[in-house]
Amino acid sequence: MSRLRAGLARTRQTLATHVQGAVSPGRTADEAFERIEEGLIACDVGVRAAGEIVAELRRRARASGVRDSGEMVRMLRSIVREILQPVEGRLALPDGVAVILVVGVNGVGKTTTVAKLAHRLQARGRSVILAACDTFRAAAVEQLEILGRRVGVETIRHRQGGDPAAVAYDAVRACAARGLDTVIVDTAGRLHTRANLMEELKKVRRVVTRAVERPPDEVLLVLDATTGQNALQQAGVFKESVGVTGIVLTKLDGTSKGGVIIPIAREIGIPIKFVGVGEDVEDLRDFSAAEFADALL
Ligand SMILES: Nc1nc2c(ncn2[C@@H]2O[C@H](COP(=O)(O)OP(=O)(O)OP(=O)(O)O)[C@@H](O)[C@H]2O)c(=O)[nH]1
Ligand SMILES: [Mg+2]
Repeated sequence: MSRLRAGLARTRQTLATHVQGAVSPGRTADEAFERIEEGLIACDVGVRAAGEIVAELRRRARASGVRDSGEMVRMLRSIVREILQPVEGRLALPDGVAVILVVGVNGVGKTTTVAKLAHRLQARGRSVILAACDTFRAAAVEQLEILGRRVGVETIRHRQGGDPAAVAYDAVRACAARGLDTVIVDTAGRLHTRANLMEELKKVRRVVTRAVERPPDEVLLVLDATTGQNALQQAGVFKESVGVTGIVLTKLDGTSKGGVIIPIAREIGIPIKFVGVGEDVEDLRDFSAAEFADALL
């Protein structure tokens, strides 16, 4: 909880400067709500969602006669919690061999998330192997291997430029052969074109499906909170092309754009499973709507 609070500090401060003192004797109610709306927009909640949240806040404030900023904050916190609650999600892994595909555009934190996830799942009794399917970017395989070694898991790799789907296949085979139960697949973020990337991911997905005789148990889309509203477009593309079962929102620490989680929750409709609040392996948190709303407001 305190890591989440610390991580969300900048977003919280951005909101707080607008919301605290919004209700004051020198200000009309309209001015107060305007300030709150500006605060929401300043932390990347987006114009539409901010407008709707403030309309709801107005309605509730009028109904119960809110007269101070503290009460306003509590009311806003409830509204945020209610928006986030429906997308609160947990990993759904079967007993036996499970496959988790980690996807997203370049630099969002996929490889780091793979290592954090491996660490976490091992701490919960699963045995993990990694698949280095980013055969595109130079040094991507080594990066994964180093992070994997740090958390004590093996990485299945081919040479750079090899077929990512073949790496995924080998990793699934190696998982079963070594008596392990979880394959986490790291994928590329950049190819020559976005279309190429989507084709490559679809192929990895197909090959995994053939190898375990069902689709990957989880396809986690990593979104970088610092990209703000761009994350929404990325989510649309990946959802359409590769089928996404969960979102990981990274880099919430050090950004004031953490409010982007709200349009992600409202418009994408995919469960948010984890949030990343730092570079350390411990900095991947289960997403909880209540905790998030409390840490934000
Ligand atoms: N502050 C912070 N940094 C993070 C977080 N997650 C990842 N990073 C950093 O973001 C940078 C990129 O992370 P990677 O895991 O390499 O990202 P990627 O998506 O695998 O990148 P490509 O393989 O190039 O597509 C690294 O410096 C990470 O340490 C986070 O939650 N918070
Ligand atoms: Mg990577």
